[in-house]
Amino acid sequence: MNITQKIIKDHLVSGNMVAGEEISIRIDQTLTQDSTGTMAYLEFEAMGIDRVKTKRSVAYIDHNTLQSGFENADDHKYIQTVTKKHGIYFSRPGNGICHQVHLERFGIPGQTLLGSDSHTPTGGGIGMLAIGAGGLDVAVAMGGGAYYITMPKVVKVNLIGKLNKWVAAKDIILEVLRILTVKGGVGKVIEYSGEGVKTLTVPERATITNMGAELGATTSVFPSDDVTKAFLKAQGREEDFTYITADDDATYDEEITIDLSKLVPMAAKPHMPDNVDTVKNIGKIKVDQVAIGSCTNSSYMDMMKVAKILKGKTVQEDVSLVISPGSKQVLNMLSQNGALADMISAGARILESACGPCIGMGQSPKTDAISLRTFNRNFEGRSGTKSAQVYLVSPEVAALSAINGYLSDPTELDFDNYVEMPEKFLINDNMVVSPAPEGNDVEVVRGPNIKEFPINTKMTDTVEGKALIKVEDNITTDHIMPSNAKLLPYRSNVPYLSTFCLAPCDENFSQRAKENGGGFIIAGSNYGQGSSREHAALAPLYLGVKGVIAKSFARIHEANLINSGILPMTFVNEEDYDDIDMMDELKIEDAINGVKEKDTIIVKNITKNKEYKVKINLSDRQKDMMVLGGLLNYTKEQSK
Ligand code: MIC
Ligand code: SF4
Repeated sequence: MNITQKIIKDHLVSGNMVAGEEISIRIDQTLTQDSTGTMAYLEFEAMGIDRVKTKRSVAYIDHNTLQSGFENADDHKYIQTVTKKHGIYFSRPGNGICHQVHLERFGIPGQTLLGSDSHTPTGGGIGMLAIGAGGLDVAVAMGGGAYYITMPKVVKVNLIGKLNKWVAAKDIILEVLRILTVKGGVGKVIEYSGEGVKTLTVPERATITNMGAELGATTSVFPSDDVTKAFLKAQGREEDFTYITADDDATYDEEITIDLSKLVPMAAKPHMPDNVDTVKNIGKIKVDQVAIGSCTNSSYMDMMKVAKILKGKTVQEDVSLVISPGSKQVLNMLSQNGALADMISAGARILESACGPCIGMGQSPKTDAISLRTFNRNFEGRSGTKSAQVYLVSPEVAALSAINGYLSDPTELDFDNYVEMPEKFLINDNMVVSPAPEGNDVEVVRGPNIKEFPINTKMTDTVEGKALIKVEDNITTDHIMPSNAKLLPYRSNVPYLSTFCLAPCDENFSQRAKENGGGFIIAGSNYGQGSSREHAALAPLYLGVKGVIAKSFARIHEANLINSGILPMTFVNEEDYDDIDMMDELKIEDAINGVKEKDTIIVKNITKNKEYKVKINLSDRQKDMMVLGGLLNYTKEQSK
């Protein structure tokens, strides 16, 4: 067996391990962050379960840390109190980015981790099967419920050779993205193997599994080996270690080989993570902003490489350099060994250990800016500036470019980039609050920003409405439910948030949806790629959207639609997409029977007097869920 199959087999609750079939697995650990967490805990509360049933559940505060009003702080207090009551550890604001801290302090090889954030696969860097999901799925897992996925295909990425000086883990994942594209990982787990694996430290592996999210993959995973053991030992957690490797005769569904020694520094050009080219080919473009950090590249090792380049230099006068070390552990170590001083004296603007600019929480660049970021997503407008051109690069490329003022290839540097992994990281978990042993007395504090979330009603026999919008391929959840400094504070206020639903595609969408009493969304392929935010389903639900007809869907968003009782349908004949115009009147007759009994149903276009065959790719469980109006109704019905 390969690693993926081994971990799934150990956790299998139902189904057969045959690629494409629905299986369910037991979840050992969960994580939430604050921008999806408020909703996840409201949903957990709605399930009426007293204590979490997982081995470890942790709530992080890392996204909504720009407190420009009372809203974020209110959400933090709610999460702090609700977690204390129900048995969940609480990582206070300032302790760091969820994925970085979880890797350092909580992740355990061979265990399963479900997180309400799409970059949860970071945990694959220490051999976890770590999957991103919507908040409701995480709430169910906290309550002890199994997590349902399609048994993935497993892609072996065979790493041979060794990276050259100044070529980074980021360049490996950019190469994988170049080969597989942003939809190449859908329905697959990317499993790393081969001699080259041994040459990569855990933080480097975690950079790769983190950004595997951009492939649309279910997750990515590395073996747990001596390198993993050394990392856990340095984190004072040797007892959490076990070896997990693929059997010699393990089989895979696909295989790719990457020769690490042939890689060079690369960048993902605007506005997609798979739009990859070499730094040399792109050329010495002038740079306005450089941002170093995010869950992809904010480890101690990354920061030390950056400090090495910045030491004794000055950030070029036209560049703003911002750095956010990934965790309190990282920041503390940098401050103790002097590396932070090197960054500061070079002119870097040091930000707190949080997501920050990665999700548009501050540091939006100037109009038409060229911004180099060590992050994982460069979708148009995500930085908060629509006209900005964001390039995704390694920390090494970022740091050198900040000094030079133009995109620079660090392989030309005449010193070494080697940074030794510390034998002991600085361990101080004082920013993690333990849950109350008996939660009964804890009062959950709910500020005025926390509004009720929408719950769907049962499906009706005729589902009808207008085609409210028609969008192209690769629409991200950042388009469907934008997130930035102005909107993130309203993650617990779906009515307000919904007024911005799909606004980057069409700012009148929300108004139109309301005026027409809801309807349908028509989309191209890979609809809903990117984040796990279930708000991209809850806001359309609030606006009365009943179904989405697309050429194909991204995994987490499709699951979130189903959980909300919004019917995802795919065109049997993709040309039908061209036939539908906005405001066409669409109708599904005998919908309940169709959804329950059939795999393809008919959507009538009343305006054009045409019919389209659409596929409904639902398991029997999901069909029941759909008819009942979503996962919460289904869970309640099951527990009757
Ligand atoms: C992101 O990187 O897009 C986010 C913000 O972390 C999201 C979660 C969210 O929208 O709150 C994700 O990746 O799931
Ligand atoms: Fe935070 Fe950015 Fe990572 Fe999302 S991708 S968890 S916003 S750092």
